[in-house]
Amino acid sequence: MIQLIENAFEYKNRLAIISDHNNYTYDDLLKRSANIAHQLLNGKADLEEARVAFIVDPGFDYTCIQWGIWRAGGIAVPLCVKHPFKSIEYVIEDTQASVVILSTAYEKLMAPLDERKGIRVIRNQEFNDHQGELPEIAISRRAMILYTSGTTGKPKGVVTTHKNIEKQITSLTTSWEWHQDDHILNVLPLHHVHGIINVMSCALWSGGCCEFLPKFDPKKIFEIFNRQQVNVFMAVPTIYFKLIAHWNTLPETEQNLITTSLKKFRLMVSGSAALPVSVLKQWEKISGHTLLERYGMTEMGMAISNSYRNKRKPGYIGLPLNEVIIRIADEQNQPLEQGEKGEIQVKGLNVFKEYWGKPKATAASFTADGWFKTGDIAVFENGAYRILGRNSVDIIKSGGYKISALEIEEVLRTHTAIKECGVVGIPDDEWGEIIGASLVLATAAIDFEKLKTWLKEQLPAYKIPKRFIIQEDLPRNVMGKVTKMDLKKIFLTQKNNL
Ligand code: MCA
Ligand code: AMP
Repeated sequence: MIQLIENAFEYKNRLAIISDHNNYTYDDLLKRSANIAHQLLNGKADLEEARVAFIVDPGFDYTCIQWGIWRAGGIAVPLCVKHPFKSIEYVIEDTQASVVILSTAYEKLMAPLDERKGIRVIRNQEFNDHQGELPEIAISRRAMILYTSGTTGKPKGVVTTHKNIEKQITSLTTSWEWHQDDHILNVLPLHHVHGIINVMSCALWSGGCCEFLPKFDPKKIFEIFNRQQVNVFMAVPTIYFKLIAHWNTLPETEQNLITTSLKKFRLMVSGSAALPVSVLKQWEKISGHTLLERYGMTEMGMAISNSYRNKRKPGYIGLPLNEVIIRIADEQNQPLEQGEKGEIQVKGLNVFKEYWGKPKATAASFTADGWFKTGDIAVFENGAYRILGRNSVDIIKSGGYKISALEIEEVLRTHTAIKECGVVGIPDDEWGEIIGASLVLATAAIDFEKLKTWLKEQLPAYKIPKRFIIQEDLPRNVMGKVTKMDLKKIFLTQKNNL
């Protein structure tokens, strides 16, 4: 039994979703998702974990499709609406999706799919009234695959079961005291845990309202806040940075109006990347709220959080959430004492089942005794955990997105003008990190505008390097291995990056 959907039967006529200036109740959600489920089943009794990929903007239709897939017994594979076809094709092929659902806005992008054999393409507007039985879904079954970057080339599909998702939701609804009068604004993309679980699913689990703004826009966000209906907000540090920057450009009367509205909020959360204390302090001045910083990962939902009721510690991520077990371990996976620096390792029903189709990668991400190895380095001190960084220089966090330097290098190396390259994250106040690429050319020169246009077809915009340098060779150690830390330093000292 999928509890998230069972709960909705209790909430009936309550307001569930606001999107595109329309209001939708829980009954609307249940009715449309049942129609979608029946049409997906197409006469079968159960989709039996068939992968159903979908590309639809955040909003009522997105939620109905996700619920429809679950109610039919399928695995939901949300696609990123900003990705180029190449990245989308990778996900469809990797999951061996047998059905792809798309909305009108993505017809052109997805046109090449119509020629593929074995994939049923359904337009969102084709769903209509269907009646009948729906299968009983055991919560041990696979529910969702989300793609995340790691230290090995291409992104991996993280598989979560209904049970995992339920645990990820309830640890937050209890800790952060969600209730049915809550109204959250979602401005996050819906192919990642932050938007899907923390925002949308927690609101709907609790009988609250989730309002969608599909495109990030500071002006529109403040306009919505000023209606004084939204009382919960969650975002990545870059979004708070951008909201602060916009607020600073406004006349005092408008600033005061926004501040009055923000002070009435119940909860404001930051996560997905380290929250700079400077951003926390500025937001505190504007809103009267000390942002609640928490720590999570696609593979486990949220694991560590500052307190909802008690004092929040700037620069710290807090304490383990309910039923999440945490330890700090050394490189041999031996637990360390308080105050010692090591890797965060996690156990709990919130932790994912597997990387899709990658048993070796799955096994490598757990210790022999079942601890999930996050790759994040932290210390427990002054009664809370503090993140110190990652154990791999090849993982970049930019705008809240996790990016693999190796994936970008692999793409750059396929360009005819590039002989060798090294990609690193460069610290940046707004984005957390921005991507820098050092190129060793195979030709006398390179046209950067053409290179960027070419890259746009290969990679999502947020994975395209923002800084380039050209070098004779990459910095190497005595063994001839490229040293990324030296490369980072070069980017920081070289003022005339392209
Ligand atoms: C976009 N731009 C960038 C980047 N992204 N520049 C530098 N670094 C970047 N990462 C530039 C574009 O090239 C463009 O420049 C301009 O910004 C506007 O691009 P656009 O795509 O429209 O950006 P945006 O809409 O303003 O996006 C910023 C954003 C977005 C809203 C912060 O990045 C975002 O939604 N981030 C959240 C990601 C997220 O949900 N992560 C959670 C995953 P030009 O104008 O010159 O062309 S982590 C997770 O789920 C775990 C479990 C967790 O802990 O939460
Ligand atoms: P993702 O794979 O996209 O789910 O990103 C998860 C990663 O985001 C974690 O492994 C951390 O490196 C990072 N992260 C999430 N929350 C925080 C936080 N509050 N502070 C620092 N890093 C964070």
